[in-house]
Amino acid sequence: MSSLTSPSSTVVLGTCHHDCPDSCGWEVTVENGVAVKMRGNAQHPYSQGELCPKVNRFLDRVYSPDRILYPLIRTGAKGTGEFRQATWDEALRLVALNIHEVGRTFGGEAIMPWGSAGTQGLIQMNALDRRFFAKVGASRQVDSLCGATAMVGSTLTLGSPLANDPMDIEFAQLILLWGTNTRLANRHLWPFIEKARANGAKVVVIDPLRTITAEAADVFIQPLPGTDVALMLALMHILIRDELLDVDYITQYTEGFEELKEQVSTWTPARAAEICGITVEVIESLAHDYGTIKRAFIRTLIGAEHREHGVMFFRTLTCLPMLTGAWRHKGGGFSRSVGSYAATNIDDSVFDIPSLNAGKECRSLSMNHLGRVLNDATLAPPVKMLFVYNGNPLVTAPNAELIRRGLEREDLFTVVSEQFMTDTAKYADVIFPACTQIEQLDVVPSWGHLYLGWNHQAIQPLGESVANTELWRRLSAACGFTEPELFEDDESLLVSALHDLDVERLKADAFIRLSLPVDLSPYANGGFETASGKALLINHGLPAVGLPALPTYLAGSEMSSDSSGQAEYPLALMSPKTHVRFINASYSHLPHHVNPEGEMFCELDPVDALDRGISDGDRVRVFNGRGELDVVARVAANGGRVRPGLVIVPFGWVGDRTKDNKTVNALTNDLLATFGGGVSFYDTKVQVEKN
Ligand SMILES: Nc1nc2c(c(=O)[nH]1)N[C@H]1C(S)=C(S)[C@@H](COP(=O)(O)OP(=O)(O)OC[C@H]3O[C@@H](n4cnc5c(=O)[nH]c(N)nc54)[C@H](O)[C@@H]3O)O[C@H]1N2
Ligand SMILES: Nc1nc2c(c(=O)[nH]1)N[C@H]1C(S)=C(S)[C@@H](COP(=O)(O)OP(=O)(O)OC[C@H]3O[C@@H](n4cnc5c(=O)[nH]c(N)nc54)[C@H](O)[C@@H]3O)O[C@H]1N2
Ligand code: SF4
Ligand SMILES: [Mo]
Repeated sequence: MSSLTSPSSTVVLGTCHHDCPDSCGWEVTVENGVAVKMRGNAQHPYSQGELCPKVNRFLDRVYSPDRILYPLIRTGAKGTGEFRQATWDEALRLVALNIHEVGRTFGGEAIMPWGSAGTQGLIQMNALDRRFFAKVGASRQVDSLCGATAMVGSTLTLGSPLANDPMDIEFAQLILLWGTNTRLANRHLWPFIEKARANGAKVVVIDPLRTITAEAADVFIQPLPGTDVALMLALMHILIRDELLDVDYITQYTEGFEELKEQVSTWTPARAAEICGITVEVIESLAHDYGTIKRAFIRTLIGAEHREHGVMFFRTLTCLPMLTGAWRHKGGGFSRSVGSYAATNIDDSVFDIPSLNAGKECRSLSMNHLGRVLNDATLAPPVKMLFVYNGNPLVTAPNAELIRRGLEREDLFTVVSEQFMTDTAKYADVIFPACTQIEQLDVVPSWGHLYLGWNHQAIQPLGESVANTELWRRLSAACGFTEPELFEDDESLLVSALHDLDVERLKADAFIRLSLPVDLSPYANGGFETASGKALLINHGLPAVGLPALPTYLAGSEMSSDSSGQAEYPLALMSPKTHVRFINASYSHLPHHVNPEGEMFCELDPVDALDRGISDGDRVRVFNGRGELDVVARVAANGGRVRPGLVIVPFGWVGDRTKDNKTVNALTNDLLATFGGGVSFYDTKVQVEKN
């Protein structure tokens, strides 16, 4: 289904690479080597022919006059964005020279890779980079900006990251969208929810912010941020008190019910109502629905993980279906990322070749602590060289002004592979031009459904841009490395990782369902991947890692009322995704996306605004000890969008489009989550003043 040179019109099938659960199928019409039209692939069983307001204009992105199409070498001061065009040869030689010099003087571990999920394709996200950095002996990048805490938290109860197929939401009678903004962030799931609704399902949204999903719910519950575990404990209290339990399920398939019962005995609805800032009636009613409607489906993604104790949200949430036995009923259970199911047909360990570095385990550096790492005078060896690809940490990682100070270091050599001159790329010494998804080959595993997508290359890379795999091959050659594994071609890499799958069919249709039973019904008959085979309502392994064995409500240290600085910075700040035309930091520099979305803003409740003499449209200063922003205030006339005490500055803007070149991560907390590898973006306190 691919033709690169045909003079007539051809249609090439592909799959969206963005870090988005939907992994939509698309088709690109190519005429004389130029992509002239792009639309959704109507055959795709999940996305069903629709793309989204981000990717509907993907060809504008591909052919944008702002694309970086040639290697660039810095000429001005770091951060000014002044570069000159260079040949590949010159840029590669400069980078290779630095790799050798840094390696010789400080050791390979002075080199740090920082790759995120700009593309989540199998080989363009993470394949030859692993081999290249192993050969170089670089530090290993660990932790994650997204998903790790949610995965670990649910695994603490389930014994595995696996749970329901999201598409089974269609069979539910009660749907709890808990800490997920489905209509914005996972829009292709919404039609399945509407199908359930047409069959009588009730949709409950639980979110501190009245999102576009909350607007469409039957019931909207608005707890104070970070308090959900209290609500979950009270729900369990009521389920036990009112005997709304599947005793047979609990007895056969769970461990620790008696201890959990004791733990939740003091979690009266009144106690939770006080902490969550909601009424006892709301809690009672939710518990009764949850305890009596058998096909109850809990859906979450990652919104609630960006906290110090985010792991406890997922750990506790997964206990709920244990008490009611919801797993037994089609359309009942729990669902978040299904990314781990990809292991059914993909073995990505083929990308690791430990012998490239003589089996040596290099030190680990947290990607969430980029600012701390770059500014750490005690780190031995210090980081002297940074490679950024598939990411834009100056906008997307927490405590960004600390990162900026690190990137400004004259003794740091920074290499960035990018499609555009991002905030981070402006600090590079060398930029390599990266191509877009329609210019490269890949397979896209999805975390929102069970279909693998093939992405045929539709057009030749523009200018001198290359796929990430090609960049690593060229760098290996420039460094004088000779191991054949460093030069494996794309198709071979893909095929080596895929197994038990009809690859020809995958190529022809551009999607294939993972080889899993049509009806997953996980845990309908127990079968948890724990030592006893039972779900862990109590997890005796947790105290060893500093967490309580039982589900427990914990407030983050920056949020708790006894934290220092409480009076100075009294407002909680969340920075969720809010715009239909942005995905992370990837579109807000493009006119067709940013112009209709308008300016970066801070949303306040009318009570907090009045206290500060702030009216809708005023310019305000949002600040804390980490940084400050100059933004426009939004105050909804009747309130209800955010809770008093909570303000929102959306994530998704880039520096070019803000007043002082700063985005919300100038303010966010970079404390690592207690467990799981995430970071505390949303456990952030600020003050807001009229400018
Ligand atoms: N305050 C706050 N911060 C957040 C979040 C939040 O909710 N609030 N969310 C977090 C989450 S969930 C995530 S996933 C992260 C996302 O953080 P990032 O992954 O850093 O952000 P993206 O904008 O998705 O992608 C970054 C870059 O990848 C580039 N790119 C795309 N494809 C390719 C390619 O094929 N090759 C190369 N070399 N580059 C490519 C794009 O041009 C883009 O500039 O942000 C996190 N940060
Ligand atoms: N349009 C658009 N779509 C996207 C993205 C984007 O940037 N733009 N990003 C993509 C990426 S990388 C990801 S990971 C997914 C994320 O998908 P989601 O997890 O669904 O989205 P988020 O906005 O991160 O968080 C969801 C909700 O969690 C809420 N939340 C935060 N803290 C709490 C809490 O303590 N309790 C409760 N109950 N809720 C809380 C936030 O208010 C937010 O509305 O979306 C993907 N899709
Ligand atoms: S960004 Fe998400 S919704 Fe949009 S086309 Fe890509 S996968 Fe689909
Ligand atoms: Mo994400």
